[in-house]
Amino acid sequence: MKFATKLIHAGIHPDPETGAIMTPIYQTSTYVQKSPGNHKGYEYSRTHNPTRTQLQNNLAAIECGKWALCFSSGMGAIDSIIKLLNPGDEIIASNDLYGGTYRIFTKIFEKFNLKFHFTDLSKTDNLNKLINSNTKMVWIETPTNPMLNISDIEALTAICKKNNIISVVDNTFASPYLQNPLLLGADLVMHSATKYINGHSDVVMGAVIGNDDSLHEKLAFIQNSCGAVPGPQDCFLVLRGLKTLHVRMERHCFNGKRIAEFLKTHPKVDKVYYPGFETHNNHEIAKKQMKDFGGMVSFTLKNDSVENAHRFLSATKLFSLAESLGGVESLCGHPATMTHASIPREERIKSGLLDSLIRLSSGIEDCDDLISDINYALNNS
Ligand code: P1T
Repeated sequence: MKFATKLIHAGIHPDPETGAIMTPIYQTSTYVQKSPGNHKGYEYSRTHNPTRTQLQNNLAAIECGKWALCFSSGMGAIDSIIKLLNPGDEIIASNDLYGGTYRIFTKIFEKFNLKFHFTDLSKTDNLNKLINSNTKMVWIETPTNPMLNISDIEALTAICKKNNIISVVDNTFASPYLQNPLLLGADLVMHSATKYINGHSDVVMGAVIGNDDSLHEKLAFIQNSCGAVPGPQDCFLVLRGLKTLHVRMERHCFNGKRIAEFLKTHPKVDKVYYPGFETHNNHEIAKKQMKDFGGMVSFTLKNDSVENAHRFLSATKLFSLAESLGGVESLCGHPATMTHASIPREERIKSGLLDSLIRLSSGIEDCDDLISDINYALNNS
């Protein structure tokens, strides 16, 4: 099956009772057993739920994996993945990554004696420099949030395999439409399904997809023990959102490209970060591992200050100032004071996340309207 067909059909079957084509919302916490242990595979909804099962089957198919697990948020998924490790283990992670990921690593898991090293994984050699006998996991976010750096998934995961290290790719910014990290050698793919996968800004959810049965068993055990599961109503909404992922992504990519090109020509704009530019550091890798370049664009202002960025963000009318990304409506954000405020200033400056950096999530509106909005806000701030 090709991608567009999988989105609509893979792992999904009409309701056997009624023929309902849409997966029913199994709004139940428990399931009646004929005698203890005599049931149809469902005992309690923390462990399994039929609406969640169909969503997981669909996600596994579109990420080209064997299994998927859905979580109550992207952070819930990250939390469970890190719990695969033991005190004393070390993790090497991208130095430019979602602020919440940095926060859970440094503020929660360092307390449990896990050690995190942050480095620029867009330069593959940096990984070799940090590996030691305690390294048990490599955390690759590509494209990164918010600098849109690109890491070479195939090269990095090959190094992990050689050293018996679990490789994880946070594929939130790309979505399964643009890249499938499992096909490039990753052990686990994670998503904030809150973003492109759901696509309508009405659900918070996470997902992990893989091929390895033993990782599946361990993660399912952690999930059932710790309890970060999504409800059936949210699973239904994500199943519905997924059916249009391919058509949404086409428009996100089209709008993202035109917005990035426009920004490059504006006199108030300093740098534009967009992997589709030939001048982007890892454009060739992006071209090799991604189908297109996505809808996210970041840029800095020539007058680099928080106040200047805030003036722009208050002047847009179509781009709503909000956390999150990947929905049908365009959003703008200020990473330094919003999504990445938990990263110390000296750390974020090192990765180019300046005070005036603005992050745009291009929605699927008409692109001319979006560009007029940005132009107006730049000229009036
Ligand atoms: O918000 P949640 O579903 O828990 O997902 C966390 C997460 C994980 N990974 C990446 C790359 C992310 O971007 C996020 C969430 N990001 C935002 C809320 C944001 O505005 O960037």
